[in-house]
Amino acid sequence: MHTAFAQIDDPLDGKVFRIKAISEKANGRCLDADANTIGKNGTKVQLWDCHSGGGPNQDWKFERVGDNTYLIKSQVSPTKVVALDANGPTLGTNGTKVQLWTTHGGPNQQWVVKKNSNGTYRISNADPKAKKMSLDADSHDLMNGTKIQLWSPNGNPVQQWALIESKNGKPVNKITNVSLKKVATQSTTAYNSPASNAVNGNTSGRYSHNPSNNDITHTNDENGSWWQVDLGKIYDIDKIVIWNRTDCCWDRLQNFYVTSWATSPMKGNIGEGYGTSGPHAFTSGNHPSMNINTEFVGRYIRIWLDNGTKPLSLGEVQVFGSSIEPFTLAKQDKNSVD
Ligand SMILES: [Ca+2]
Repeated sequence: MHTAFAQIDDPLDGKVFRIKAISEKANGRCLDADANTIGKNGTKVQLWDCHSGGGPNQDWKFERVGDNTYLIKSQVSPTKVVALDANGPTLGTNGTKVQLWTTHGGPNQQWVVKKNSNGTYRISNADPKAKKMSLDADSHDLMNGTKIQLWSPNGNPVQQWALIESKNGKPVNKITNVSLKKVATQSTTAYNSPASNAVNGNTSGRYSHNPSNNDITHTNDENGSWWQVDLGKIYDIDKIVIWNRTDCCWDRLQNFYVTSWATSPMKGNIGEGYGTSGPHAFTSGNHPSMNINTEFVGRYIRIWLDNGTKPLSLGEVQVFGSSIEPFTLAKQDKNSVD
């Protein structure tokens, strides 16, 4: 008798990913091949706002060449196969340029990809001359155009990357409401209207003195009131749907921001959050909900109000996202053959 085992699928091999930054200032930005120089060896690789709906200069195909080791091929050119490449002459030096180059498969185009405990990955150059330096976004900037380089591994968020397996710019993983029943907090709580009322699964925007009929959150009248949910782990966030209060006061929800942090709970003052879009505003009481599309990769979602001393009230906050750990290892085939 012998027992047959199916080969365990490599979780990355042959798949196309968007590679998203998780550092706060870079949230919503992707590893991007500079469209201005595409087609030339030495094309700059940078951070840029993740394209809504994807795009080949932000799509990267991983091809296994060894244990945890891959070529990372840009999908930018159908005629010329180009790969993520560490500049050979400066290997081993912090700040070594990472670029696109015609694929030759040499060690400076091989990347060791290892998972971090938070579901992100560290990507290091496999060339022995590179001294295990990591793919790193230059932390002096982190805006559009930030250069990607090699740097000594230091565990900094600028060296952590979320790999979002994608087809046509959409995550392969299922998108669900990932805020439901998660832990919510707010700057202050007034009128028996706790933060948890915005993640209880009920989108009603009605206030009631009776707590069991009260469907909204409510802070004190204060500057910079905020509400926050901890999703429990990092997700790729596709869309946030905000449900307003409806029994009165819809116009308090003006000039508000939605921010997302991946690495630590937000603290501090209004305006400190990154990954910000907005400001947003409800323009009528006739539309109780608003959709906000995002490219965030985040664990903590905060809504903060910059509207004088108005209190913040929310009926519900639905965060539609997908896991950043899409890789289902094939189960060992236990069928034995006699
Ligand atoms: Ca609710």
